[in-house]
Amino acid sequence: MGFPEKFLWGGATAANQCEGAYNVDGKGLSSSDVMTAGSVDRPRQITKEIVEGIYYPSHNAIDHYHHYKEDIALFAEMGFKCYRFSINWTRIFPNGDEESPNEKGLKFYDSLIDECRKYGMEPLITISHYETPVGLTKYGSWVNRKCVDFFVRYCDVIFRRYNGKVKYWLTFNEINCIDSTPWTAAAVEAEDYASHMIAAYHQFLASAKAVQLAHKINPENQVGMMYGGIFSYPNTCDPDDVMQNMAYMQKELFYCDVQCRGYYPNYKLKELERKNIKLPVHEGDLEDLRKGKVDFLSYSYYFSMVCGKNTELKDTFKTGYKNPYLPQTPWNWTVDPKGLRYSLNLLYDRYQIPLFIVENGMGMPDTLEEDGTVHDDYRIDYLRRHIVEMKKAVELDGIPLMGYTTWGPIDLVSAGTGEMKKRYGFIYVDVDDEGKGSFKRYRKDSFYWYQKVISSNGEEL
Ligand code: BGP
Repeated sequence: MGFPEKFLWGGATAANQCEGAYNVDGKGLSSSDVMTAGSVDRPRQITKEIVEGIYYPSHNAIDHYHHYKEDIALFAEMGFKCYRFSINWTRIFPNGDEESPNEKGLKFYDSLIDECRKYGMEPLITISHYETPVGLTKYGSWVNRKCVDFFVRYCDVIFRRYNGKVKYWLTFNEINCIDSTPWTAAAVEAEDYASHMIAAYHQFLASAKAVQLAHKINPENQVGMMYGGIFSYPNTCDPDDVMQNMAYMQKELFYCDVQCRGYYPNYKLKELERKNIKLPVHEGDLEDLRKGKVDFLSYSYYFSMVCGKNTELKDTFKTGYKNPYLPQTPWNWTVDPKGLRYSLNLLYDRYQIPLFIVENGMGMPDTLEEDGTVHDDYRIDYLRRHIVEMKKAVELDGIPLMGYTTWGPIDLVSAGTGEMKKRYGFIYVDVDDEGKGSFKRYRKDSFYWYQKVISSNGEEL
């Protein structure tokens, strides 16, 4: 009983949210590097190029680029079995379309990976996590098929370079965000639905080719997809609410359907036909999609949603309903631990492949006490309750779960708002929303708690 012996406990970050050093050692500009800071009620702006005098949170972030040894040592102290991080595409191919890679970028990840392995930590690498090269916008980014080849070239370089040292890969972070946040997800400037569907098609194809390539280079490689965990309940048992909720879930799960099953589901084909959207399918593409099914499904889980007959299905995050049974964080995210077990069952019932929770956590403002401690009992409570439900899914429902990496084991820049004060870490980083601070690291109370969780393989919560 309990979690499997080799369960991958750990934490997850993204390069653009922690590395900083945005223009160091030959790195090019990524989609995140031109996004300003915002807040819960002030959206981040996209400036497309660097404007003097504006503060961009990714430029220094928490300076993990220069602190990675210290940070990984702290993860090791907590007993991490796995560290999920992303390779910043623009460190390897600064503009995305070069013929050959930037050696300094490759070297950085050599060291990062070696550092993980030194402590017996399995690297889990996201190949593209909100870091599309701005240099690709001249082609229309992912709306253009050229991006498939650029991406596969990038994959080829990193799969070969880190062959044997890295076994677990994820292609696109939260691939289902491409329609609601096309710039963040894919540096796509086009705003129309047809372009988004074409960009998604190209990402599916790129991912499927990457899966095949990874297997060819090393049959030990396992490649997963990454779903941005949208799970919603019907507002009432009114069949109209139920049907609208189904449509909402299909809008999101469509991405998993394609990547886990290897073909487009009928409901999506019919919708595209009704809207007169033609996918640019070339000979051999459909076979590639089938051959490039993912080995496992990873996803983020933070909250659940409610959807009903009055929901317009345009914006993923606005359904117009609140769940009266659930509390919310200051960033209006519901806290729904049972929803995690529900989501695990829903996804496993639908795909029957191994699952991996690669993000979960509570973003909160923390207080650093004068003695260097941080008392984050709210975070411990949130994580404990989610792990309890995850355990039930494994023990009682028999879900094959590969691991659990909490989001932001060390405080980092929020993707949604660009703030530092929306903190998720077990480790506090002294830097504020304007990028000011000592960048010193401090262990929070949750640090010691998670250490105990891992050493007891989830028995001591
Ligand atoms: C997911 C992203 C992460 C991360 C997380 C928390 O959507 O994959 O990059 O940031 O959400 O969101 P936020 O940073 O907006 O609190």
